[in-house]
Amino acid sequence: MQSSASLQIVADWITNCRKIAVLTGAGISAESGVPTFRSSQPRISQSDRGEGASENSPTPLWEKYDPSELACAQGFLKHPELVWQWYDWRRRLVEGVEPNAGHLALAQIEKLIAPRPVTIITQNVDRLHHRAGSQNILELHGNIISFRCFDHGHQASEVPYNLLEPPLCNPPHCNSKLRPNVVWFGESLDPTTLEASMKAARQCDLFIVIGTSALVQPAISLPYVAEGNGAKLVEINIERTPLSDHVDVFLSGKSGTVLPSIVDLAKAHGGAL
Ligand code: BJW
Repeated sequence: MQSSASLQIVADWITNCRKIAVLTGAGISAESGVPTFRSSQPRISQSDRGEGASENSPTPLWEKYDPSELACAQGFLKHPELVWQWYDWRRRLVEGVEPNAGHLALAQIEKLIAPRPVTIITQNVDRLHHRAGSQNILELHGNIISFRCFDHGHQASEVPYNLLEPPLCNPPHCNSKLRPNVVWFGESLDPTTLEASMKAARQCDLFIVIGTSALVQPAISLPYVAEGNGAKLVEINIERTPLSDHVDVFLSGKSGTVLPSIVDLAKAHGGAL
């Protein structure tokens, strides 16, 4: 755990900065019960497997795969049923959990420094920042709550749960398979979202990176863009990452503990909450 002096420094930066940008990864949702992307696939409980699962239900096949083999177009084309069932399970999981103290602390920081802006740039697809009340959110990798068709990107609505294979894009559309509205490996990010994220990184004077392994491009270029434009860099993680040697302050610990501590110090410093 880091010293209280480091927490105080970050609280002071938050209180005095002009604009904050925050990059979040799977770690911030871990304390809500959402497995991180690179943690091993969880053994799921019978109740989470959905109606019809019995003691003897087979282990879902996707549990045996490396997630990076499933989170790509090649994986979907090769195993559409498997990939669909993986995302169906994850959609049900994220809709059944709540934002944790880390998500809520970020929403509080936004209120604390208003009208100065806080931009949350998230790699997460779970919508927990929205549900925590943050207002200015950029979803770099999309979300798993909505769907589009694989061939033409037609948006779909009201996709049922517990389907064993991807439904088809409704007529009068194209009849191709639906897929989640996420960005898979090898796919381009939405250019508008990426440009808005770059702009937030260029313009902020404090950039906070939370709960990401700092491996995936282009997301992890953002703190370097911010640093190049003079921003201070802070990282919060339970372990060091390839970014850690570049940041001004590394705060070791769970985001659900570290962020509320920072908010408490910033409030004591005279914030508006
Ligand atoms: C806690 C905690 C707690 C735990 N508190 N902390 C340049 C060089 C090399 C490769 C590339 C490159 N440019 C592009 C690429 C290819 C690729 C890439 O980056 N590959 C690398 C892995 C090598 N990038 C892409 O393909 C991107 N597209 C692109 O660049 O298009 C242009 C292009 C195409 C082709 C060629 C070249 C250019 C797209 C990337 C899309 C990523 N999509 C995914 C899946 C989304 C859907 C889904 O969820 O299923 O996004 S992959 C996955 O990784 C997911 C995540 O958002 C993302 C990042 O993961 P994250 O958040 O870091 O999670 P973890 O699990 O890795 O880490 C958790 C962290 O939390 C750990 O550090 C823990 O310690 C910590 N933690 N509990 C605080 N309580």
